[in-house]
Amino acid sequence: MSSKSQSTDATSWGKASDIGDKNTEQAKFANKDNTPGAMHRPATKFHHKIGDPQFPAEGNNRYHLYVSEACPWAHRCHVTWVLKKLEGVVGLTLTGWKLENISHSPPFDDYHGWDFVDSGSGSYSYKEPNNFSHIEELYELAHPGYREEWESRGQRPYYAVPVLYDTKTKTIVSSESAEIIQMFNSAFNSCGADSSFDLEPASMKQQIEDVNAIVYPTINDGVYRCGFCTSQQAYENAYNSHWEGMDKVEAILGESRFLTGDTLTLSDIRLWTTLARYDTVYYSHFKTNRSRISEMPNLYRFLRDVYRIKGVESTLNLEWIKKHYYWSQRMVNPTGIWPLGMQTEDKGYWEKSDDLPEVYTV
Ligand SMILES: N[C@@H](CCC(=O)N[C@@H](CS)C(=O)NCC(=O)O)C(=O)O
Repeated sequence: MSSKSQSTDATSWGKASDIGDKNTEQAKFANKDNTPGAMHRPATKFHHKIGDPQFPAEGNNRYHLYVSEACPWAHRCHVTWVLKKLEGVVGLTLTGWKLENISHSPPFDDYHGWDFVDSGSGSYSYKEPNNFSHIEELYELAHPGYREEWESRGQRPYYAVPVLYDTKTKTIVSSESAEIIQMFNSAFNSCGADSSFDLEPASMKQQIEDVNAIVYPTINDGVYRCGFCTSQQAYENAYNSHWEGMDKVEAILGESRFLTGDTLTLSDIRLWTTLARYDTVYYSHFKTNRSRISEMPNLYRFLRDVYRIKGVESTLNLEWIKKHYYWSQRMVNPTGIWPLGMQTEDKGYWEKSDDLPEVYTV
């Protein structure tokens, strides 16, 4: 039975009204649960497109992607960047793993977002082009007064990764992963990207959209709705909805290799980056603990299948993922202690072979 809610919206992340531009994915799949303490992800600010007059398609690292290896939304972009062979076409900076001083209540003066201090230690890492120390500076450059806008509403500034930045106009093209992966799939094909495969074929757009409508709210954002909510009732609502989605996807993957059939699409990449963190983080830290992925046969097979695609493994930094969540999110884990003994850090978890192919190329 649920206990009485002890939460107010003031302690939650975002507000139900924070859906921003109605055409974004975040608005389309916004959390409809208005229970006090439910998690509402704020809208990202920048939604331009490569191909807009201001942002023509161009290679040679004119555009620059910022990702944190910890973040599943940024990870989608990183995987797509690797698979579309965008190295040398779009620049890349990996942030450090710490997100210091995150809090859901003011004051927010000590919060500066992702840092670039460690950004030499990832698997691919290129220098931050502006010599900035924190991503706050990039947001202020692109939109002076960014911090002030959030703080005047009583909210923490949202310094989200991923960010696709234009080094020429010194502004942000997009800070929304769903849009960035679509651009990576199609906008740079004449500028050096691998145009030989399409992760979002026109003929499959509807199927992709249908599956995203399950995966985004119940799984990608769904795990955060479980972990970032601040009342028992909101948690139970989020947990039930999350597992309804997980069971649907487990059933879909019992019928086909990937979410929409035999070929890998952007939907699979979107699902995969959440599943890759699941047994290490979400199961315990976000209390999604009905089953581990390793206990869901089809999801586990899918997780290991995508992991074997050439290049994907290089994007997965489990140590940083674990440290980031448990250390940074003090509103969830006040001591900042990260747990030991996760089976996912064992290669056997990923490489358990069964009937799967060896490393392959899509
Ligand atoms: N809708 C965004 C979500 C991005 C997001 O929330 N990223 C988190 C990390 S997992 C972030 O950077 N948070 C920084 C902050 O809250 O200031 C997207 O898909 O790109």
